Amino acid sequence: MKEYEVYSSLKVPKNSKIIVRLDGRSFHQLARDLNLTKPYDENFYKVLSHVCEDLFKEFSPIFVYAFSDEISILLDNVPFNGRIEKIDSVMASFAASSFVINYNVKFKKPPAFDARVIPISDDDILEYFKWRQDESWRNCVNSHGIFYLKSKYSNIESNDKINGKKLSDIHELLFENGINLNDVDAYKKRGIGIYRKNKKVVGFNKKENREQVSYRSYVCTDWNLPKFNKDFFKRLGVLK
Ligand SMILES: Nc1nc2c(ncn2[C@@H]2O[C@H](COP(=O)(O)OP(=O)(O)O)[C@@H](O)[C@H]2O)c(=O)[nH]1
Ligand SMILES: [Mg+2]
Repeated sequence: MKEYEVYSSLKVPKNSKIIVRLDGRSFHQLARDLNLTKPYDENFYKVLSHVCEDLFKEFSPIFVYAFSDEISILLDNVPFNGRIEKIDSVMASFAASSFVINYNVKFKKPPAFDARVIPISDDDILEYFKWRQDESWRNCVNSHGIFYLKSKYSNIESNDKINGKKLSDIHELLFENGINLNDVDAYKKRGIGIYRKNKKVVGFNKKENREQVSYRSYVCTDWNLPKFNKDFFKRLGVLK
């Protein structure tokens, strides 16, 4: 019967880094069920960061990037011998379980994530994360915009007003009404990142009777990401 498992041999190309992107299923509804704060729910983001940290501990990626209900995981050491079915199903279910454990509330419906595997060359990694970070910014502008409009107009009118508007117009509309998006928390604009960082440790070498500096790496959850650029990925060791 094994021969019926026709997708089980589908594999990531050898020697390729991959990005696995997870996205919450129907989180629009989940946000309603949990009565999440609009436009941004701090507790939801805390939980999302714990999910990313759990993924980091389990799969040792180079970088995890998240905003809204999506998580991108950049992996050098591809798990499960590169088998796509395994990677997608285990990572998505691991994230959903972590989400439930870390939320610690009663859900109306079991939360789920979908998953996709994206083989990526080193040259395209920066472009990929810039693309997702632009989406985070779009999401920030739009969600603040719709939140503001709904405080003044009906839902239908608000949706009509925001549809087709350029980001810069929404930014301007908010600014004219006392909301300056430049002042909102960095993570709402640029998302959160999890990666290894080096910490300087100063010890004392008794034998040689002198101070000794060494570096130890630790996993950092960055709520204050810069706009992605070459330097950021150089520091991660992804780019030369
Ligand atoms: N209220 C609230 N909702 C959020 C927050 N973060 C994500 N969401 C919801 O999650 C959805 C994610 O978008 P998308 O994946 O396109 O929608 P889905 O198909 O319903 O999962 C958003 O449309 C919001 O409804 C938050 O901080 N606050
Ligand atoms: Mg979703």
